[in-house]
Amino acid sequence: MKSATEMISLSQYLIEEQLKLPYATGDFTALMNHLVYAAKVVSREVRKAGLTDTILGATSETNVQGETQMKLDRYADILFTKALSICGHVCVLASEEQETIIEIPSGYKIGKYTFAFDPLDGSSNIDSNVSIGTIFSIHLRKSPMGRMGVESDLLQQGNLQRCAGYILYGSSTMMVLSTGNGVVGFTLDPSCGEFLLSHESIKIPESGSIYSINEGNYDFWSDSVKAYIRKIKNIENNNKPKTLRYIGSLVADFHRNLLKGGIFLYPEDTKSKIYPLGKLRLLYEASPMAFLAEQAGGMAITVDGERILDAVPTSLHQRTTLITGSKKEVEFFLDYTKQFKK
Ligand code: P6P
Repeated sequence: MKSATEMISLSQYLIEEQLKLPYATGDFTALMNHLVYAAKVVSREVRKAGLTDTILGATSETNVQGETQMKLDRYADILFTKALSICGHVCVLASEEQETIIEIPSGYKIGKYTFAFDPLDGSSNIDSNVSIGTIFSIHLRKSPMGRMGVESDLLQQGNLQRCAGYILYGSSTMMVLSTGNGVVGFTLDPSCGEFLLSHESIKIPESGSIYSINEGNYDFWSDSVKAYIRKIKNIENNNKPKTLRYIGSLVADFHRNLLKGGIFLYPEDTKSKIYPLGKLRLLYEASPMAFLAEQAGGMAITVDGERILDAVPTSLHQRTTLITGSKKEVEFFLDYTKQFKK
């Protein structure tokens, strides 16, 4: 592990990456510096959440998903929305917490990127001090420059993302991102307020013993998912039994499996009809995570085997199933479940 003096900061990293691209204008670097600022402020508030009653607990409001808005949810949403909408390099935003697109306030420059985000994913865990995260996805606009961005600028396939990443507010605050050339991780050093390059090239192990799924939903799963879970748990025909690790916070579950290997599954709910298409949102949860998974050498598909990054979004908050993780684990899921599909 390098010492803090040897690690480069995220800001330095972005400038060095920009200098490698002759056509780079610096717009992306400037956008990312606004994102980094918001991440540091949200990290500070998350870290002290238990100490001030102003930031913990639920508001009286529910978000577009019908979920109770936590105070920290709302705070993070306001902060990321403000930082990215006034940076001058974004034309339109979408937030998990807001029903419609977020336009750039009048008087501010309208840029060439779109920004979709989940400001504080896993927020139901906030009050129990469990790791939570921010997930973001950046595309180039499709509509002409010089005017406000529109919803169709956001509804683009995941394989067109210019950048995807997350901020994990865990035992330390990390930013993990990819611009299409592998996955890098930065750890916030609170003593100097900088994200320092701590993971130069993250590669997910080809296979892994961890599986992550909410076993409480067993009765809601399809026969093929039930059969797969029984298979990987069946000690008789498994020389390497799996280990269940599930936090219920996508960023935390995904990050652990990214580093250690394994598979994360959120299949559809075939019985209660609460999540008939799966629970996770395509635009700002599954798609950015899928981009990272593939950039790290892993896979990300729907329960039917469709590549997440090929999905063409039709609405801002549409949901999807998500099976993602080590290549060999996802391939085995695909092969094994085929026989049970009608
Ligand atoms: P369940 C958090 O609410 C979230 O959107 C993801 O972070 C997480 O993976 C999932 O829902 C957990 O859902 O139904 O297992 O509580």
